[in-house]
Amino acid sequence: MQPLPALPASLRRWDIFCKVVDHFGDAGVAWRLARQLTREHDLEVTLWIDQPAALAAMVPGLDSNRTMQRLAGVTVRWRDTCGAGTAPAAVVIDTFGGGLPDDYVHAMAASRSPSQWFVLEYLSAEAWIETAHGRPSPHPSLGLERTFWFPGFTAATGGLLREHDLLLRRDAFLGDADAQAMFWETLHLGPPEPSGRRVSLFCYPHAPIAMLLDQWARGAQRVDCLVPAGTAAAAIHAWLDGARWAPGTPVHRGQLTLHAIPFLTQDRYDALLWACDLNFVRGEDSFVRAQWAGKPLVWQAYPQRESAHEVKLAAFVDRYLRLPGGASDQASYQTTPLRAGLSGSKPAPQHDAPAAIRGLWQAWNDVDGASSVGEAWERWRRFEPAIAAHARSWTHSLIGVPELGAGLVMAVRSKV
Ligand code: TRH
Repeated sequence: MQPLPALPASLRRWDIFCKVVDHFGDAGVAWRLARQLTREHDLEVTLWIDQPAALAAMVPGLDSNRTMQRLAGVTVRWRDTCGAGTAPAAVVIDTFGGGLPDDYVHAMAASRSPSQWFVLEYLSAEAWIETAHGRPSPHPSLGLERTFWFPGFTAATGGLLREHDLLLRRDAFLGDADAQAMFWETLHLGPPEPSGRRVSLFCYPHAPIAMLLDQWARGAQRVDCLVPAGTAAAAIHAWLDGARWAPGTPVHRGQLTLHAIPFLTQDRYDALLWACDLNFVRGEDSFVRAQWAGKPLVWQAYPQRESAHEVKLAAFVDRYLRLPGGASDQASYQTTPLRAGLSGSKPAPQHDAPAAIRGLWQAWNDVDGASSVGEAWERWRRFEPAIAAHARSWTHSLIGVPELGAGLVMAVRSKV
């Protein structure tokens, strides 16, 4: 992708606001966007975040006790220090509707050259976001115009964050046995055995973890499962039943070896996703990064009230499997290669790769009527080669989706 021409100096100062709801994704996405806008579009970005501690493990060198610091070209500041004296930036991004400080909004309203205000929404594969994406919406009382920016998987959405060199770095890593061996060594593992399977596990505590680990332990194939620190700690601890478990001290049960690994920086977590044969991911950002890794994945959606997350799960699985009616954007996908890779042109029978993918994702998300995760795993395993080929094709199909950072820059330019 050709680099975009630089924005005029008057539009180069951007403020990104992040209010951490919980977990890591709000902070993770906001940081990734800030870093990318700085690196690839030569912008002066300040990330105003209320809980910098959420970033600490992901971002090398971040000191969550400092109210202001500069990392990777980004100025990171405590959101609470944004007061009446803060001059609004040319472009303001409110991530996930966390809102802007009142004084800041009033300063925007009083400014002779009002900022461009974007609200970055959560990622969804649902078709309706195509009609909502990019729509202006005036602030109810101040009359300031906000633009709602919906990440998504089609050309009619804000697309996905993807650093310009991400796939090149991934392929270089996957083509370099020494780099992979060194990476595994840092996690106290040797090179993978050809007959084995390496799986990363990043999930919420309510996933059916014990049942999956037991299935792997009694399975036909060796499994090395790598669990980043803090992942479903209580559930894992219960399964360990008192066994000592720490980085470098894995626990062996039958065919399964469970490895404790540190919570990695975002870049090293990418390498884990690239290096593993299968990735269990969750929420939003790890979900996207696992898709860029081009390996099979199992996604646990962030739990929402009234099972709204199940709607998001079904919308993505339909799109991922490209079942008829899964989206209004069929034309924008090369449907033939992917469907042929999974189930050919004949209608999907009940037991084939698409059904195996849907079955394991539904079992992992405890969807009503889903089979047990043990049964679903055994079915998935039988179609693993086709599923792995599809994962690669899916990643390839995503290259045609807008890149989110560049899309924002182009939108800013188009408004002047
Ligand atoms: O941590 P999450 O569950 O965050 C969630 C989701 O973003 C969800 O959409 C949102 O509504 C909720 O927060 C409030 O999952 P997610 O999105 O994958 O974010 C995890 C971040 O942590 C991501 O940026 C990847 C990063 N990460 C590392 O940097 N190193 C690691 O070792 C791991 C496991 C993750």
